[in-house]
Amino acid sequence: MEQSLIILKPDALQRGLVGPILTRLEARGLKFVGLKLMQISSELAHKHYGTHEGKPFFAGLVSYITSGPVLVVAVAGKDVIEIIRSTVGATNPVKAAPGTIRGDFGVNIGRNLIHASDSPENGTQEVALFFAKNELLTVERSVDQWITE
Ligand code: D4T
Repeated sequence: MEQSLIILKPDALQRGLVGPILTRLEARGLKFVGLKLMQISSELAHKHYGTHEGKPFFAGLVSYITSGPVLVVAVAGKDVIEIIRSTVGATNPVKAAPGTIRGDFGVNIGRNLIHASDSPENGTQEVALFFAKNELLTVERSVDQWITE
């Protein structure tokens, strides 16, 4: 069982794309176990994007992710990291395949709409960074038998 953190970034909210983006993830069969609107503080942005500190795009990245409300989503399930990354598409929307979220809704790497954890280890860490334990649901879905063998 893996966990993944998804962030619908400020451009997704400003452009009214929360519904279309969540619909794609939900329709794929993913189970949302946590979901909340928030504004990311500079401190949290530095923690979340710590590995990029010192890179030329870091200041712009922090200013973008803290510039307005975001929707954070925790997802749990088998292989969710790979499933979500393939649904989201390449980091740079210019290179993202049509049919992916970034390939269909974006044109610029600095406004790439959505974050998704890139490894099971980072997924667990990022979910814990954004959600308290009591904000995460552990419910079973009756529909799961029709989504996973
Ligand atoms: P996130 O973390 O937002 O899901 O993106 P990715 O996992 O797909 O890509 P990443 O960690 O390599 O980059 C994080 C974030 O930085 C922005 N970025 C990246 C940028 O503005 N310019 C760049 O040259 C790179 C490499 C986009 C995503």
